[in-house]
Amino acid sequence: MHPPSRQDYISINFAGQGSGSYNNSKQWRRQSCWRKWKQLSRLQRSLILVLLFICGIASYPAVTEQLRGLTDGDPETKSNSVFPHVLPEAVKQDQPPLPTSQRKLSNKRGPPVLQNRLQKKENASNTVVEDKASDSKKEGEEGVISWRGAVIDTDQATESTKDGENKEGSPANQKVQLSVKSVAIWREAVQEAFRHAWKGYKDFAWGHDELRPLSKSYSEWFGLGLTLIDALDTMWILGLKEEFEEAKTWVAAELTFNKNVDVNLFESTIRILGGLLSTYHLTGDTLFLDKAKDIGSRLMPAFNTPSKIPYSDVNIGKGTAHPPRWTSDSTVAEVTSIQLEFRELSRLTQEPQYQAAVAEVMKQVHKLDGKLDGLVPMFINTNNGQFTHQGIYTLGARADSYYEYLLKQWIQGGKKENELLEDYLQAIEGVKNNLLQKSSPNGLTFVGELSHGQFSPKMDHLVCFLPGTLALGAYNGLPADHMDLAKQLMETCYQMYIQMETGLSPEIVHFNMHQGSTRDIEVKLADRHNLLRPETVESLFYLYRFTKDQKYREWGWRILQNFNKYTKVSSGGYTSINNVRDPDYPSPRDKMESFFLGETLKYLYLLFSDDPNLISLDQYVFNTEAHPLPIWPSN
Ligand code: DMJ
Repeated sequence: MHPPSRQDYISINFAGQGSGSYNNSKQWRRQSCWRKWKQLSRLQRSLILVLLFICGIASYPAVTEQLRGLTDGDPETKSNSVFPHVLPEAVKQDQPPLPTSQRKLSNKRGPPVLQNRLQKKENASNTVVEDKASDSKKEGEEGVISWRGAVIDTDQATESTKDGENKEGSPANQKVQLSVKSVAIWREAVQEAFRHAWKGYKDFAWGHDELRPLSKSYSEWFGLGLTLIDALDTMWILGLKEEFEEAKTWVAAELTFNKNVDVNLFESTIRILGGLLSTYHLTGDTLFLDKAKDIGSRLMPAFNTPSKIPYSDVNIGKGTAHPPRWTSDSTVAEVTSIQLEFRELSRLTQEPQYQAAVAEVMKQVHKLDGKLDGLVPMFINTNNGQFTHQGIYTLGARADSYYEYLLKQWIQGGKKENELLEDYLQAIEGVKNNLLQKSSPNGLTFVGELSHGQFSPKMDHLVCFLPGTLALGAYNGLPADHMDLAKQLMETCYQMYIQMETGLSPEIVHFNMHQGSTRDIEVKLADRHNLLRPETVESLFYLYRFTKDQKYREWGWRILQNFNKYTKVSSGGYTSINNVRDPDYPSPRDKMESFFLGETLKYLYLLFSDDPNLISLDQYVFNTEAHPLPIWPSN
């Protein structure tokens, strides 16, 4: 055997070249190998060991994959399981793309933008965006990084990869089964998400309206601790007692409404008054009722208008109110979505003026001309009480919660107020007759808009409250076809998420209706943002409560994972993003809306809860900011 000429090269000499005669016994082979090994230099041995180690690592996933296949038991059960496996092994980076059904893991690390700060990749054109979108479902089906930082395999889900294939009743959906354990983990994931959001708020925005998680600061809207108040009942429902107590201490010591500040009547009613009232009901603590009375009475000047249709803005310190600077109009949804809260305030205080003021608005709107089959325009004038900007009908921004509150007031009051029910039923017929269409090529049912007789296939994410509201109506005895429609729209709202590259819905989508379309959903450049809105998970909660179909939980779980992947900020908090179509750079907006804590996380938790009595829908009705208020006792 010749010594290697240079110590940094590996020289392997084979048997037969050196001393000792060859025989093939095990004993000889062992001795021979050992001799050869001893003859190698230390460097050579180290290099061989490193090589063997690398080979071992590289083959580990394939081996474990095979082992999993061998040990998972019944293949039928295995393919139907939706429990997300936590997979500790490393992910191979350079495999050729597999068919979607075979993909198990993503090699993405998340959240890519918020942690790695990659440079924004400009989309060359809308066409490029659309091309990328065609892979979005596949993207959404890959494993993602969980809230714990583990890779979670989401390929166990029920949805198929083609648009519109995952219809209710499809064999895949019928097979969905979730273990109690997996749903418990999902609930924990929501608690963890809340804690993470709360950490950001506490560290950088305590007592202020909204967290700006990237700049580690805050923004003020009303200067009233909006996020803290909006989140109070969520903490209670999620069982986060410690966090709740520290927030309560702030309410007791710091929250004052005696401030020279303009607030929006609708926003402060649904978030602050609604949040305080529901927290009072859940806790029985009169601190919250006292605060609710204070803000409620300070909002009342808004109703001092010639028409009794309230102004949009109130100065809660001065007791003055006014419309926006540029108009004397108010938004229809705003003046008709404050009723649940003021009615409840009257019931609790035995002071009738609150209920009287909001009932007057409903009475007037009930009688107004300018509706189309029960559909309302978006603006109403505070001087003459008439609709303005007539001829435009939408279930989205500026009209949405009008419809929601027709049904919910009827439920709140014990299903006795027939005018509310009539208006609601007529409006749903109006939706069916004027706004409902199917997309091409896969026939997703959607709610478009009407502008002076012209149909537009545009749908706001806000409209995704509708499946939940329709389901709630059907549960309360309204026509069964409302539930059918709810299920169809629920599917559409989910597709608005899962067809995007980030698995998060844009603010607005447009549906294709012409034959020959290759995809159902288009997104305009200006509409690609996601504000952490709740409407889809809100509806998932209702649909699951009433149908017990586990696929709705599975959908919610995917959405939560995508929020974690693309909107979670490592130092605390979650952020709105500008571009749901660019998973490499979703472009964070640096703002966590209060409704993410008030609504989105609350509905996700309730979706994953197995306790139907945790906010029973026979006892509570949620206001439009997800604050549960009691259904009034019949006496
Ligand atoms: C919330 O403030 C309410 O749900 C409102 O009705 C609509 N907009 C936001 C959430 O998207």
